[in-house]
Amino acid sequence: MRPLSHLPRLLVLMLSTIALEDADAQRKDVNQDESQVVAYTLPDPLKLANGQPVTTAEQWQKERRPELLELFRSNVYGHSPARVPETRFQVAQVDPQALGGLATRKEINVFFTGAAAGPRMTLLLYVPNGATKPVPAFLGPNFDGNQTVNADPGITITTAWTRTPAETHSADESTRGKSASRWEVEKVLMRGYATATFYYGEVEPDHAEGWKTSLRAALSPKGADTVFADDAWGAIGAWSYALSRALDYLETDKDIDAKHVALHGHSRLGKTALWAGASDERFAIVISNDSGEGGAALTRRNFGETTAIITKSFPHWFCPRYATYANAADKLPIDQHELIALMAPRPVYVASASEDLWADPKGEFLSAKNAEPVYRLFGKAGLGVDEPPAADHPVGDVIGYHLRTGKHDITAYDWEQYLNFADRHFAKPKAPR
Ligand code: GTR
Repeated sequence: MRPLSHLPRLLVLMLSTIALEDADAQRKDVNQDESQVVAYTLPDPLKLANGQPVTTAEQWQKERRPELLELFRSNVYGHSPARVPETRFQVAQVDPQALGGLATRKEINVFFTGAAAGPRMTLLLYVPNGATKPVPAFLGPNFDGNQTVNADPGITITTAWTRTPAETHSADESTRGKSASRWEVEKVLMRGYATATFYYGEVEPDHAEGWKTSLRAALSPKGADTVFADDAWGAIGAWSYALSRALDYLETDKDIDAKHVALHGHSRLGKTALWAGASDERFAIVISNDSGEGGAALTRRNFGETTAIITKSFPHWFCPRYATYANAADKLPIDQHELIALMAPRPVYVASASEDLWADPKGEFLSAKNAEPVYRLFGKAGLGVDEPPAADHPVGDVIGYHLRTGKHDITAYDWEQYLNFADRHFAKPKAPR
């Protein structure tokens, strides 16, 4: 199956626009009424494909975990390649007095195939000055370019394709710091953590044809034809691959305690963080912010966005086989609580927002809840509640959850909970100065 790949670019962009408009229309039709949720049965994370129960943590790690990971690869996110051995990091810029002296800013070029002309991204890293090194870190991809996460004039503006402005698809000075409230860079640094990010569009531009200029085409084992194999990796797989390479770099940086990296992402990048955290067990904490369908929300619950809608609007995010479950979620051999369970025994945090019904806050809570049996195998406490908590009342221990009052976004409130969660599970770093 090769959806859209044979169509001229303009037509593809027109079709993508129609798909988005369709999705907007569907937003109004989609079920947002709890009384209309149809009963469903979730697959049991503690039952092997051969029907045998999983009774020990060892059995989970050796038998069930690999089995589940493979089911997610074959049916949802596709198979990502192993790290290219030639991957190369180049520290391109260091400013030891960034943000008025609060931090050292580094920009690291990541060459995914080693070649300067090949696919690449720039990792932006701030390390708090005056903190005892190495420091734990937060890592997450950003939506619009590194320069949007802080108004810092020293951040290099991305030259890759950007979604906005629609006329040029290229970012300029006016975008500096426009997403600063979603990053809280200074606050994270003041709490003693480093913070790192890259622009996901440098890895793969987020549209149906983006794969052609992405590392997905460059790294697909048998060339472009295999990009659309039923179980081939989609864009979420490519963005996740880049997160693992970012962690590879952090492991080489002596300022960073790479064993204590909290991976986070919002919305489609929350889906990405979950998949990267499931695929790569080096991530010590995984945080999903409003990730919704294909992320933390249960697929079988018909509330908010559905598999039918998401695979129509964003077919390139997933492996092509995922679309065959449109209107047939009950046929999926997995559900998203098992994705959360793949983080076990590591701390995982799921966050929802009260007005973000499209992402199904209750379905996100229920995924976290239904991952508990796996955490229990490791003797780890779960959420400590059976029902979704009231808004702005965080719950849980090794599995954390909150429902923030408000819209689909990441806010200071969310960051406060993530920092508290990281403090609790990592040895609380000393705040600088
Ligand atoms: C929406 C999509 C969601 C979510 C969101 C985002 O249009 O339906 O699944 O990923 O985009 O990433 O902002």
